[in-house]
Amino acid sequence: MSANSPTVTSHPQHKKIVVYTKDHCPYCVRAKRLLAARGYAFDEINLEGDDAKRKWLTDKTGQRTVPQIFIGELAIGGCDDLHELDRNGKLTELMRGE
Ligand SMILES: N[C@@H](CCC(=O)N[C@@H](CS)C(=O)NCC(=O)O)C(=O)O
Repeated sequence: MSANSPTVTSHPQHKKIVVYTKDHCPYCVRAKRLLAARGYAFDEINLEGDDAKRKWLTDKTGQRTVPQIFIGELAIGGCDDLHELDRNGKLTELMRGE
């Protein structure tokens, strides 16, 4: 992977991150921006127009908003939750599986 690649991750061993999003979602943009700024690679699943998947996500997380972010199997919540974890230092621990 070249140093110029936008997909480069600073944490090759970190847990898999999945961000569920939809179109026109400023909170999704903010969440993805923070992950990228911290060097964490993530998969994005856009739920636009996929009502069945959206219902699955609501049932699984109990949350009706996007983004919803998973670190491994753990649903950590949305954009504000991600920023809070980053602020209090817990994000790094979760990414390492601690
Ligand atoms: N506090 C939430 C706010 C997320 C939020 O309000 N997301 C909007 C889209 S940007 C949303 O899902 N609205 C309900 C909807 O579109 O059905 C977070 O930090 O993730």
